[in-house]
Amino acid sequence: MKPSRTPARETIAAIATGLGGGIGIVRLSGPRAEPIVAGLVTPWPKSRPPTHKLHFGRVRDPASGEIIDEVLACVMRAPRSYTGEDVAELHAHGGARMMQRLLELVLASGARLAEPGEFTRRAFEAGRIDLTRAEAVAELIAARTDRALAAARSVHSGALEKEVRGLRSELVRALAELEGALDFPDEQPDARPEAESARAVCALETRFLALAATYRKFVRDRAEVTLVGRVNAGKSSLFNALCGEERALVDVDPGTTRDVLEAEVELGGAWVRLVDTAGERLDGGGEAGRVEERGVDLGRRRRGRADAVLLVVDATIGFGEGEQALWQSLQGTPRLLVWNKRDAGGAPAGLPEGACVVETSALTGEGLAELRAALPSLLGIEADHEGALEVSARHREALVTGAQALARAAAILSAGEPSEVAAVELRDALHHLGRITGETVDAEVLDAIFARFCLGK
Ligand SMILES: Nc1nc2c(ncn2[C@@H]2O[C@H](COP(=O)(O)OP(=O)(O)O)[C@@H](O)[C@H]2O)c(=O)[nH]1
Ligand SMILES: [Mg+2]
Repeated sequence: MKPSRTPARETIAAIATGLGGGIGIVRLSGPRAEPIVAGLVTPWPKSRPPTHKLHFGRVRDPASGEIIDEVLACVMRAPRSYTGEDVAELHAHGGARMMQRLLELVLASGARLAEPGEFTRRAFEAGRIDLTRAEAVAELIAARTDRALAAARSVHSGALEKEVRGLRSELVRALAELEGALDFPDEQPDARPEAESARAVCALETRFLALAATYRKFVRDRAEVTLVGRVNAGKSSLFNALCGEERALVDVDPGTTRDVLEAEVELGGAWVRLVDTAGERLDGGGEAGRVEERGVDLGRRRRGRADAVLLVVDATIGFGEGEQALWQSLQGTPRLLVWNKRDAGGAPAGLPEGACVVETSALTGEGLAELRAALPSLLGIEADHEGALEVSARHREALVTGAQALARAAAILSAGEPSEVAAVELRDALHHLGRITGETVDAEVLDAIFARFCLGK
């Protein structure tokens, strides 16, 4: 039988590197990748150049004859390439205009501009990598902390794919046993009785849920952490200390901060948007003016959307009724007490039961390391998880939905109901595993996943 012909694929191209670096790369993938580069780079070897080797030459605009740059060109022939297709690269001087000129030449020679993530999508569609590893490519690039890198690396290495394939093969075995019992009810002396099948399915459900439970939102996502407290407690001073630069105005005058200030920083391995707000005039803190009132209002609204809150207490004043009310109002949000001005005030006292407190001095820097270190556990990403497999929100959703199907299957089997019905549920669970690795994923979901990639990857 003749193999069916697939239509020739377009050759895609994009700038693969961030703009403005010393060296920039224009990457091409597809059947015309090599001929396009051969037509632009001079001299080009008469015989086919070896694959995966750099070749020095100059890029000339075929229309004008103008030399654009000296480059190192490279061809990586299929199937030993990132996409599984012929890939070619031009390594040139990385200036923004230079890269644009090279890309324009490549496009004028017959390539099409790649969509975000299209190289990786082709690698996935060629079966070179599964969907978990394709997604991890974007996460390796997006990672802002070592913690996020470690999580991305572990998925990128195939650890999640392996885990899911393991679950899949056990599920297939359970299904085969059920269906074997269906097809040959009398000829299956060694088929498991239903109660035992139910136990096996329950065990699988537990494993689905255990894997789902490795999800930690703030390993991948930025957390918004807001400083609140009475005026003059030292919020802006702490904000500056944690940012490592003087961003907020600090003054003995109460009510200095009015606008909401933000800074993106790494704190204890968590990627945080730190927010400084206007302080509250708690019990006897004096009158706030009109503009300050508006600042306080703004701060309160901002507090409402915080992922975690640091309530800063002035150690020279202590934890009063005002702080108590503020602390109460924050119930339900991860919260931490920061006992500031420890250099000038006493030890923590009168705190609500069970409240976590860190003693600091924004003035001397005392306690700041402890404050940073307290962030991961406040955000639910304790550091001891590092390097372990951690699933994403998408994976978790698929695992939890799959586990629900398994729970229904187990209930059906234990109730002695027809095993055909249980088999339908097991197939449903299989489908959800396939959504993780990409065998049974909707096209729109794939579009959404790859749209999050940057251009050129
Ligand atoms: N002794 C001492 N003074 C501090 C400390 N933190 C802030 N201050 C002072 O307290 C005043 C108010 O600080 P600020 O950061 O503006 O407080 P905010 O109103 O909460 O933002 C300023 O005079 C700061 O220098 C601290 O840890 N120790
Ligand atoms: Mg302030």
